[in-house]
Amino acid sequence: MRLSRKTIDRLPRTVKRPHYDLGTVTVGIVHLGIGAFHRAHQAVYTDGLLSEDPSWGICGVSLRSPETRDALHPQDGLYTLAVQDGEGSELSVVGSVVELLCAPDDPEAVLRRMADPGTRIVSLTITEKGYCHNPATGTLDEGHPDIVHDLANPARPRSAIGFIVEAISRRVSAGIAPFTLLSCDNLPGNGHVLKRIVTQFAEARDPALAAVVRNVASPSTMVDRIVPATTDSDRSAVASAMGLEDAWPIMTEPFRQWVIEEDFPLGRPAWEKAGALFVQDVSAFEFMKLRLLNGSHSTLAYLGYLAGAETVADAMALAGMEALVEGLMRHEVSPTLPELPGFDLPAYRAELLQRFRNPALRHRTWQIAMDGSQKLPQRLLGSIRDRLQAGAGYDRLALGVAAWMRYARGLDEAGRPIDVRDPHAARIAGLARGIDEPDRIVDAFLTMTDVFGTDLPASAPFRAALIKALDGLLRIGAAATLRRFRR
Ligand code: CS2
Repeated sequence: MRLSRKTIDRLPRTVKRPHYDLGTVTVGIVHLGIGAFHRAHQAVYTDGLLSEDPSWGICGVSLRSPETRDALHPQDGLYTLAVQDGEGSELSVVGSVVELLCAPDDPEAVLRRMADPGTRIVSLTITEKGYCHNPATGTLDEGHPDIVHDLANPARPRSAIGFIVEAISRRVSAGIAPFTLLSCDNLPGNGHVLKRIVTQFAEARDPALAAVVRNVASPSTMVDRIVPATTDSDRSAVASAMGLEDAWPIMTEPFRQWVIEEDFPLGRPAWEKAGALFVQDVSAFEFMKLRLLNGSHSTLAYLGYLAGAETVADAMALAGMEALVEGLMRHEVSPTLPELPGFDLPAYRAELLQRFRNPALRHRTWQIAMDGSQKLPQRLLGSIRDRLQAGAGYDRLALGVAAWMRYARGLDEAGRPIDVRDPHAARIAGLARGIDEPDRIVDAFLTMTDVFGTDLPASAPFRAALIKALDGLLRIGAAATLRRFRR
């Protein structure tokens, strides 16, 4: 038997469930990119507030595959959240996702929902690559195939950008104020980046529309919760604990954080009551999280994968890894961060190490290794730029970048192929094909100005640091390189 509104009362009493009348919830938020992260994060914050105001239900939209809709539709959008740490697992059912749409199947239904006056917020977790932008400059990639398509077919878009601009255009024609945009992706200044990109897209469509889009509210946010992809063994464990099948439960950690800029002209749920922090400027929080957490994550992922670690917790257990990550955060990244008065940075770093060690989360290094070309700029390269400017060292950060190059070449240390997932995978594979010398590999990668900008490839010390790190990785391997950091 499957989890649904009809069966929810059969759940064991230990499983928490919505305290509001599910039948009264209406859509106030359209969320583009209804993946695991959204369902462990924003949907959970919102779930806690629906008893107070049921008009903030979520319509979850998949922009690519029908999988989430097909899993959750028969469950009336209900799904299980399993919060796991070393001590055990706490289960709850989340009810805030009340509608599911798959954009490629019916783009018109998505546009109708976005243009509906009840929709006051359009939030996004479309991952870095969903922005169809140049990661080094944060501007729209007008040559991106989805953007080319959406400019030619504005009423049947494919990209989040195309959907947003078309929906705003329809609202304007109908005399309805635009919704607030709420980017929840791991990009610095995510709200500004999104606004810049949708404005550029609108300019290419129609200057009058661009004038409206330019004034849409698009607050930036910092989001944080570690959410590994769900596996079949997670599904069976949840089913046996619940006594009901759930086609797509979400596994996550106890920690969660959401910092949001206050700019919601059409209103918003009282997310602060669920623990979100509202601020005037989120950038210091974003830098801290992207550079410390995500910068460490990517470093752990590439080095860990190369050294044979399947999960982040396994990677943390490799000799020297924890010392490397701790040193990277403390000595190389922390000095680059803007002041956050009253914030206990050493405690934040210690908590990150503990989160990475969480033995209950099977967070695969391969999952985090995905889309490196889109992630490196804000995770590692920004810190390196700041260190270069300060004339300070960045060997550990350079090792993270070199490990990406080593990984992205597509062969592991035993010579087996790596399944490299990246929007530029084909280009990357072509870059270093048949080259074995570290200096030539580095030079080939440094031609990617969309990743490195034009400044870093021109820096002789940066090039030298990468060559040195990559040379070590190629000669002695990742595990032996890590052991050198052992204290
Ligand atoms: C991870 C993030 O997959 C990745 O690249 O670094 O998804 C990370 O788990 C989240 O940002 C944590 O908030």
